Amino acid sequence: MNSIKYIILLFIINFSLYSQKTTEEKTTLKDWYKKDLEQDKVLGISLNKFHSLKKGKTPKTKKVIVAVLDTQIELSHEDLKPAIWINKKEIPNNRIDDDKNGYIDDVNGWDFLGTQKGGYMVYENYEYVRIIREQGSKFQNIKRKDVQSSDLENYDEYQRALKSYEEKNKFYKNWRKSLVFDISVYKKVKDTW
Ligand SMILES: [Ca+2]
Ligand SMILES: [Ca+2]
Repeated sequence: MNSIKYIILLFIINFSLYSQKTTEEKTTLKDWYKKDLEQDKVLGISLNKFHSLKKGKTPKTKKVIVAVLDTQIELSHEDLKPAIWINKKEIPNNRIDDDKNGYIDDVNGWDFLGTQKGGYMVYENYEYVRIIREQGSKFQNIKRKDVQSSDLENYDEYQRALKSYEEKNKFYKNWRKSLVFDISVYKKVKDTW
């Protein structure tokens, strides 16, 4: 009888430990990105550790402005909105470059690759294509010795862009061929599903 009690007790302990571990694992998976490698053995951004360290402390460092490049952020997000940088010299939405920095209504920075209305670009060119397009009419079929010294920097940039275009175009031509092949095969196989 005692051995049965012992087995039941072991089962309860094991079940309890298993449940606890499962709950811990679920929590770890849910907010793993907030954790710290040293403290939690999870490769997160140490946000929890940061909050525990700064609790009750006033930062002595001066204000830091972080620039975000090459990605989009939600300006109206409740956590980000109070921290978004504002260009105080620019009056928003009056279609005038009030601070005369070359950008109209750049209240929160500038979207260099977006549409004029602030939308996303679906198709974009690589920088070397833009350079060829901009400088092509001036430097196409021109030799370096015939270029004015003030234009040499742009000419060399144009030549580098041409080289990139020739190298990368080989890849993209092959890639396009495989894409055309995939599309042709897809048409044949889709009816077999
Ligand atoms: Ca401006
Ligand atoms: Ca303005």
